[in-house]
Amino acid sequence: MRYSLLAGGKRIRPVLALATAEALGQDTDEVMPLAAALELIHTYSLIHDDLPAMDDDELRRGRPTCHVRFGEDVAILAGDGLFAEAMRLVLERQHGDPERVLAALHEIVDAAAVSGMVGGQYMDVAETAADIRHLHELKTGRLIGASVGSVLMLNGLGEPATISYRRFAAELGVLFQIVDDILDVTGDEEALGKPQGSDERHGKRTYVSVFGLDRARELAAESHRKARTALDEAGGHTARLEQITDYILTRQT
Ligand code: GRG
Repeated sequence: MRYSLLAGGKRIRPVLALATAEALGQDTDEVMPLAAALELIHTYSLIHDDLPAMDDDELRRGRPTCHVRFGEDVAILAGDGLFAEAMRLVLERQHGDPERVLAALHEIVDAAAVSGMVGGQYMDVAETAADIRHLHELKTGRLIGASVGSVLMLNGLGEPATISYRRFAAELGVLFQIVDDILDVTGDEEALGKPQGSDERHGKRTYVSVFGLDRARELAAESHRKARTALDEAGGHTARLEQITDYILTRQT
């Protein structure tokens, strides 16, 4: 668990949670358990995704994958353990009105469950998805969305006040995935810390394989524009969220 979690990674999900707290005028330290839980869940999904029965990848975050280093049995348990520890972290450490803490945790669990990441991963492995955008909305978009949404819930903020934040979060998930697909084709393996061209080797439908590289770049620019517009409409101290949005478009890793 420590090997994979502390190997590095961009920490986009927890940073998004902290930046959302900042946008709402909340002290970022107050949301640290929630933010860390998001990273634990993300790391579990990477460990399981790399397993031979799934993507069978040998390099992640610049290191041999968890199962290559410790064996498949331990890697499966490390993923399971990280998910359970994420729940524990929020339930034991997250301060706040209990109803709001549970609502925040519900947001995260919903994003990780069949209604989100696991459902999207199933569509991917079973090749049941008719629509690539929907698959990725579930597989990666929902957890990125929950990185913003869970902090809104912790602050007791429902619709309609948060509608622009929610639109922003959903669009950011799409942007993240389009750029990820582009980087899989154009990125540098050493900088990425994972094998380049992995999607193509696995015959995955990606934004690049479906639309071509040029159109995928246009779609990324469109998605970035929509995310920034939603953020402008959301109001609050959004400077850091704006920076993260720009980073997600221009990142090289
Ligand atoms: C195994 C239930 C289960 C789900 C796996 C998210 C996922 C679902 C698999 C990851 C496969 C993958 C590489 C998807 C592309 C988008 C993605 C999540 C990339 C990795 O996330 P980053 O770039 O990674 O945030 P770091 O290492 O920076 O944290």
